[in-house]
Amino acid sequence: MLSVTLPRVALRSAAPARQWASAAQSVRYASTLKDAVAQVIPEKQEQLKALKAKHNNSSLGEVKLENLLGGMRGLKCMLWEGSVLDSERGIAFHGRSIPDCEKELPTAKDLGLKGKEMLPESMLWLLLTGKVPSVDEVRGLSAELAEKGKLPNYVEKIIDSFPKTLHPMTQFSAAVAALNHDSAFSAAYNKGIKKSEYWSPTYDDVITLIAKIPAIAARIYYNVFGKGDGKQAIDPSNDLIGNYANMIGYGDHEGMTDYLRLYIAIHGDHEGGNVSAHTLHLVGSALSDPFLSYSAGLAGLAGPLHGLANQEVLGFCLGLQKAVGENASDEKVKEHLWSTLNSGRVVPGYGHAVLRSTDPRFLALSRFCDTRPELQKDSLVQLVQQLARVAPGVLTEHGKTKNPNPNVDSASGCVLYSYGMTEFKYYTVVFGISRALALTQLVWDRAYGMGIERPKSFSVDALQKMLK
Ligand code: FAM
Repeated sequence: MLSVTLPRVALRSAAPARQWASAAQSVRYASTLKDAVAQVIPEKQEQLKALKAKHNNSSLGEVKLENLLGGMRGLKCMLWEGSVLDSERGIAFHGRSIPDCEKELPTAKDLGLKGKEMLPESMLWLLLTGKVPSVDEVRGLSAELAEKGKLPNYVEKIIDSFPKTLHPMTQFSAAVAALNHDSAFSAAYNKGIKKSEYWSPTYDDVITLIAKIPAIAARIYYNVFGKGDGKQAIDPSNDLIGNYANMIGYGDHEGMTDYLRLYIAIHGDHEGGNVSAHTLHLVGSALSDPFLSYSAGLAGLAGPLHGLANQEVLGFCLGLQKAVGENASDEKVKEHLWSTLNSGRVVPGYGHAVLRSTDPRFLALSRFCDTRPELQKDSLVQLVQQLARVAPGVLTEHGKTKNPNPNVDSASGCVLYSYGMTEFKYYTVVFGISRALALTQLVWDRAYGMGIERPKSFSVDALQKMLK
């Protein structure tokens, strides 16, 4: 049984079955997420079994040479439970769009905390169960994550031994991998656990990992940039990101804390084919534990065409401001965009491998900016909005990209900068905290008994022979 001691005030509406008196001033509280997952698994397993029985030999489409050469673009070859990306409508989490989630998922305010945005814990619950959690269920999950959030001493020592000059993403990936020392899945596997039970210790590792990620990220931030107090203290009555904000020195900054909640909730899962999600799923398919799988996913996230793009966008925007000045005219901004394109570079923050319209995650961040007067006044945020007006026309005229509209990265890092987090080498770490939500797929992979991934590859000679 998982439990944590919380101040009574934080538990106004806790479900009686899950709370019981402890000391005079407190009650104990337990998360029910694992029970909820255990309840949905048999039903989904039956659904998949029936699908297999009826359609195992049905075709999902043909494979063309262009798919093989074009980064497997569009190939229907992965099972992904949490979210589906529609090229026009964008991401849906178990059928719910981002605006639906903003309306339905429990927020910081619902938990009696400062802030209004949906909580990543709520998204985690939705991803794992397909259901919207109650406020009490989210409260219990927050408490469980707080209880498990402290880093083992050896991991702290490993992080402290990294040179400050080592990229924060390299540090992040290495520290996460080291957590596998205590993997519940590896221990259970070594003891000979049955295949049908793999999902259970996998779930335990995923929750442990998500719980500890803020402390890892905050310790790296402190060591490299000297911000936060270096202690990574956890307040059991705070939510996951409230605690993270505290650890990095933004605990009193309501705007930043709420922005991080929104950012981390909506960046978590973007179906399975993106580099970081696909990597963690691929590595996990060899039954590597969630820590190793996620460490590999983070290495993919660190690439400039993927997670590093928000760092690139900021560099681009600051360079643009330097070149044409703040509050430049649309004409000046267009000229700068053309000079970027004419020198053979991409406009970071625009285009997408799947999306063919404006990224709804960008729209959610824009909506956040619109509700915060301090951001509306900020010249960098204004530039992000100006680029969203001007760049699609330039990219359309340029005629190469299939999607000239902004993706989420065109705004995400700039808001962090405007709120004072100016260390843009760190931005992909923030993205990485979020992408841990994609680990929920490993639980489903194991509940479904998915096999090791092993697609077929060919040399150019072999392709030529096959296609002549
Ligand atoms: N600026 C200039 N050219 C672009 C472009 C952009 N923003 N986006 C695409 N193109 C070019 C692309 O380089 C390709 O040119 P070549 O034929 O010469 O190789 C052509 O347009 C067709 O590309 P596409 O089919 O539209 O896109 P891809 O699926 O090949 O690539 C991206 C998708 C995201 C890698 C690409 O749009 C890009 O490089 N964007 C800028 C970087 C960026 O914002 N990445 C973040 C993506 C984000 F969603 C994430 O993963 N975090």
